[in-house]
Amino acid sequence: MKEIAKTAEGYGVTYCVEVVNRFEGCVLNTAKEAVDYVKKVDAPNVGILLDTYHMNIEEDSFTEAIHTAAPYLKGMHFGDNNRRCPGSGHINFDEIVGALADIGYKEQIVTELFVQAGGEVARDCFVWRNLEDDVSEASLDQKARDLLTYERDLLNRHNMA
Ligand SMILES: [Mn+2]
Repeated sequence: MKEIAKTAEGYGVTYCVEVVNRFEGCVLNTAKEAVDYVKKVDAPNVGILLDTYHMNIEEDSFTEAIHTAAPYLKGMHFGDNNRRCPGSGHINFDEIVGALADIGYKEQIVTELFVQAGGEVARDCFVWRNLEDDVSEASLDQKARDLLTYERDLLNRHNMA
């Protein structure tokens, strides 16, 4: 990783290690493990990416995990417990965005959804059935518009827009 970090630095690239749940990876499952890891790598361009879907499985608390990772947190993936749009499941995104506001988070938030069966990505993410009733392009576009409204409201509520 130190070699990767050096090469990445030469290209101005920040490299993030993503913390994933125990069923999809065995190296970094919690924010705490990721902090210990990036401290050992000790490179300014290596950080942590937390994903709400994985956090929901592994972390005792979203807020605590975000505060733990804070000094190294350089990326966020948003997805609900069902890997659908935030707001479609039971994850409390108000709590998550509140915690990100607390730590002064200014990096990217990427909403990462896996809703359609078929293909390599779906197989790798164990999506065995369509998770939306309608997976037509028009319907998914509408979902994307609704998601934008939902997430803008969230960010506005926490003065992060
Ligand atoms: Mn992810």
